[in-house]
This record gives sequence, structure tokens and C-alpha cells, in this order.
Amino acid sequence: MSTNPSAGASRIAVLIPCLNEESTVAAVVAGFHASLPSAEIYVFDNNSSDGTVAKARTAGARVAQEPRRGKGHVVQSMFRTVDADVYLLVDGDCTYPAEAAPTLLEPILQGRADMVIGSRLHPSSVSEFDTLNRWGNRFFVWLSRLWFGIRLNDVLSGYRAFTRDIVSSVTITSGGFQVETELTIRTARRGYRVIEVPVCQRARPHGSRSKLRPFRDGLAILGLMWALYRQGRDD
Ligand SMILES: Nc1nc2c(ncn2[C@@H]2O[C@H](COP(=O)(O)OP(=O)(O)O)[C@@H](O)[C@H]2O)c(=O)[nH]1
Ligand SMILES: [Mg+2]
Repeated sequence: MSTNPSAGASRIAVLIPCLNEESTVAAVVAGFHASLPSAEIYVFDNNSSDGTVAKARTAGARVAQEPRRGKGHVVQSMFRTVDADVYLLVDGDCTYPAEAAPTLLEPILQGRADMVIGSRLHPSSVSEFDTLNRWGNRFFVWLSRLWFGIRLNDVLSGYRAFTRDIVSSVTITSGGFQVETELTIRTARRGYRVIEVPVCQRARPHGSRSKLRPFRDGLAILGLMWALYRQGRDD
């Protein structure tokens, strides 16, 4: 069930979904070049209307295009097309610390975990959430425990590391922002070892806008969880 790639030989892929992130993508790519010098960095764009693609390329990322809009479609495309031993998924909005990348990867490289979630709601994290987001996250954490027995502090984090084994065996069907929840639940209930490390999340810089629409996307996450709950364990 688990892979144990030796740290030195592992090919690491940093996966960054981006839609109109021209103000931050270059800093994100540079941050991961600095914290993981041997990693290959991929930006997955959805036909952004701003300068995201040019900035990502100039910063040294490989840029891929996904025609179907939505973060989930982009993650499906990443899973299909990027070949690596270990994967690190992160937002392109400069809200997650690139310096934490080695801490997320270490348990995987040492063979102690299959997925490591950067938890913004860990007791020792200091994260800048708006109130709706914080309570939404708490609700989904509570529901994950109730319906799936998942004991984590943050099931929706966009910052996480995982193995090649997970990429090849966990099926993602979500097209939008349900993707993190689906990845967490399907991975945990297949018996993979999912752990958390605390990360601190900054607010988006001024002028940069979240693509999340809290009510619509919150309902979609609830719908996905209900479908997985009804479906049971045999997937
Ligand atoms: N390629 C692509 N990236 C997306 C899409 N929607 C969101 N993203 C990216 O996914 C990441 C997470 O989205 P974000 O708006 O930060 O959501 P939040 O962190 O929940 O506020 C960001 O890097 C976005 O640019 C999409 O439709 N296509
Ligand atoms: Mg974000």
C-alpha cells in the first residue's frame, strides 16, 4: 500500500493549479525552486485571461493547459499526465509557505506516511481565515469525523504531499473545489496513512481574488460527502 522512495533518488513534482494568478505565481514558483531545488514545478492553467502563463514560464515552471474549467478538472489532469515519485500540491496565490515544503515531504520520503496535509487549523497553526471560511472548514472537519471516522484538523487544505501510489490508485471525479475533500476521504478510506503537519496560511495579497464561492462550493462539498457516504467503502 505504501511506497518508500529513498529521499535522494525521488523525483518530486510541485503541482500548482492557477487561474488568473499573475500577481503571485512567479513568487510561488521562485519560493518552491528555493525550498526544493531538485523538484520539477508545474503550473496547470485554465486559459487565464491575465499574464499567469508568461509569468509562470519566466519563473521557470512547466506550464500545462487544461480545457475544462475548475480546480478538480485540473487536478485530474495533473494525476493523468505528471510522472514523479512524490507530489506536492499547492495554490498559486502565495498563501501557503514554500519554506514548509521539506516538512511536508519528509514523512513520505522516510516511508512514514502516504499523504501529508499542511493543516491550517492545527492547534499550533496561525492562519488568516475569514470567519465564514473558518467555520466552514470546522463544519467539514466535524462531518468527516462523523461520516468517515477521519480524525484530521483540516480536510480542505490545498497544500499537501502524496505518493505516486496515491496518484495511480485514487480516483478523482470532482471538477471543482470538492477535490481536496474527495482526495482526503478516498485516500483515508483506502487505508493509506494520512497525517498532518501545521502550516500557517497568509491572506491573499491585496488585489488578488479567491476563486472560491463559499456557498455554492460549500454545498458542492456537502453533496460530494453525502455521495461518498451513501456509496460506502467499496470503491
Ligand atoms: N487552473 C485552474 N486553477 C484554479 C481554478 N480554480 C481555482 N484554481 C486555482 O486553485 C488554487 C486554489 O484556489 P483559490 O481561489 O486560492 O481557493 P481558496 O484557497 O479556497 O481561496 C489557486 O491557485 C487558484 O488559482 C480553475 O478553474 N482552474
Ligand atoms: Mg488559495
